[in-house]
Amino acid sequence: MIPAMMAYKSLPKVNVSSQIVAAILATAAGAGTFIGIRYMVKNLKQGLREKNALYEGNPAAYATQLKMAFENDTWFGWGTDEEVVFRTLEEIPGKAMFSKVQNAYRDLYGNNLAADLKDELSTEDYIQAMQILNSKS
Ligand SMILES: [Ca+2]
Repeated sequence: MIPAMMAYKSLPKVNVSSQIVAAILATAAGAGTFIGIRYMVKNLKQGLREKNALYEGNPAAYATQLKMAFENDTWFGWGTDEEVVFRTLEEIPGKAMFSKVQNAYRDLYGNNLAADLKDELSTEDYIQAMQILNSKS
């Protein structure tokens, strides 16, 4: 009788813990769906931007490439791809083109490119970016 009662008493506990497990699994599935949707939206956005960026030498293409590098979101947070920022700045042929890129960036995103560079880069990286730009003729 005693072992049977113990089994009976332990039964509700098992049910409660399996409900908790079910709730945790449901939460994890919800988070998985959210991450999955975010990933798809990100890929869609990037696909569209990469299509625009195919026109090389176009100020809008440089502006788009920089914006994509600024929005280099990872699973762990909101990052910036400094390597792509530097590479893009180096690819811009001269100061005149950089002015056009700034105009295109403002038209596309409504922001000042120089201000966004300062926001997105660390102090050292920003100094390096300015050195790349100042070396252009
Ligand atoms: Ca960023």
